[in-house]
Amino acid sequence: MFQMLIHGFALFWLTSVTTLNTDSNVEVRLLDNQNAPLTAIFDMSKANDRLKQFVSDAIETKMTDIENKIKQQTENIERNLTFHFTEYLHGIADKMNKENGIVFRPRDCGEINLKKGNGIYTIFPNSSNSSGYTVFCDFETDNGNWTVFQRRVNGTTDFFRGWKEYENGFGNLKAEFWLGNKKINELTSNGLYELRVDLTDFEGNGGFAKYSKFSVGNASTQYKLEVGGYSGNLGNSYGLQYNNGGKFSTKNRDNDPYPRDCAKNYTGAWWYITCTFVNLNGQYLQGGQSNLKGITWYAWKSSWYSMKSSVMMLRKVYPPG
Ligand SMILES: *[C@@H]1O[C@H](CO)[C@@H](O)[C@H](O)[C@H]1NC(C)=O
Ligand SMILES: *[C@@H]1O[C@H](CO)[C@@H](O)[C@H](O)[C@H]1NC(C)=O
Ligand SMILES: *[C@@H]1O[C@H](CO)[C@@H](O)[C@H](O)[C@H]1NC(C)=O
Ligand SMILES: *[C@@H]1O[C@H](CO)[C@@H](O)[C@H](O)[C@H]1NC(C)=O
Ligand SMILES: *[C@@H]1O[C@H](CO)[C@@H](O)[C@H](O)[C@H]1NC(C)=O
Ligand SMILES: *[C@@H]1O[C@H](CO)[C@@H](O)[C@H](O)[C@H]1NC(C)=O
Ligand SMILES: *[C@@H]1O[C@H](CO)[C@@H](O)[C@H](O)[C@H]1NC(C)=O
Ligand SMILES: [Ca+2]
Repeated sequence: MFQMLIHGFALFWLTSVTTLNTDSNVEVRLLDNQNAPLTAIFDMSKANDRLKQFVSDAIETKMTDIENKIKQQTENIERNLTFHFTEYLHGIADKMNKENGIVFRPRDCGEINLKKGNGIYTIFPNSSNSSGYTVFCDFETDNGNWTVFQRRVNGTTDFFRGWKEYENGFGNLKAEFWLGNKKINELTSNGLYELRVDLTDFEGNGGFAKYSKFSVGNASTQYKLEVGGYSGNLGNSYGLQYNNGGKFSTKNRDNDPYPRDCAKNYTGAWWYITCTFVNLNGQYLQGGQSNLKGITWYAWKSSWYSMKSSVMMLRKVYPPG
């Protein structure tokens, strides 16, 4: 409606004021025959000043619009250039290191020297294995240095899988994945590690939980979870603390004390006991449900709510001194 008024005024201005020799560039841009009848409703004698005001407002609106678009595009280009430039630098650094026989072996994302933004990097968590593997590093969230080991974003990857797949990992590091219990064990064997979980729902809310102590045991412990030292806003009681000491279970490997298979009841794979309040490897069900099979965190949204996204990541804790 506002737009129509401006056009209406503009036309009136053109028909009545052009003879006064005003800026003709502006007139041409604002000409709009379709709104001609609007011109009839205004007091002709005072029209001049009011029209100028409206036209200048219209120009200002348009300029702000253009400014915003330019700003947005500049930001896009800047981001793109930064990304490609750092990618390029990283490539050169890698090449120089190789040529000079320098092999730097970061054991996790925190130890990576050239941090070129969130993305995929090679790490070497096991000093007695010369081959490393790629992980996704988050250098932005909560001061960065996070090695991501789980991500759900849109349900494109099936998470209702068996023991071997959870042991070795599956999915796509850039999208949805489980890094693998073997690797998580290796990583958390290199010192003290903390855990961070970030969740979002379908209503635009987000929350996080941090545990100052986090480790996953080796295969002979059935990848037993040790977790403690909660902080955050997802909620602790009826949160992950319940799973402390739990062994990992999948649909084809029942390590939980519950008479049935928790992994089957919850259509997931987790450190179930009898069974769980948190089920981040559950099915991607999207929002409120009538069962426990989704991606849930009871303390935040009850077990009937399946999250929009979930990220789990770990970071080395350097004790003071
Ligand atoms: C970023 O740059 C690459 C190549 O330099 C180009 O192919 C791509 O379209 C650019 N993306 C954006 C969003 O500008
Ligand atoms: C991240 O790692 C760097 C070393 O690469 C270290 O200096 C920094 O303190 C670490 N930050 C956090 C929050 O762990
Ligand atoms: C060494 O690490 C690589 C990458 O994770 C793995 O494929 C390989 O099986 C490991 N070797 C041994 C002997 O464990
Ligand atoms: C490191 O790799 C060796 C084989 O290369 C394996 O025997 C050992 O268990 C691994 N250590 C950890 C902590 O996984
Ligand atoms: C799911 O998310 C990933 C990562 O953002 C994206 O690459 C993929 O195209 C998405 N798939 C669908 C069906 O939205
Ligand atoms: C697995 O971990 C347990 C407990 O930390 C340890 O006693 C055992 O030696 C480990 N086994 C292997 C094969 O590394
Ligand atoms: C698990 O599933 C069985 C069979 O469908 C059902 O009887 C039982 O109540 C379920 N348990 C839980 C905790 O959901
Ligand atoms: Ca059981």
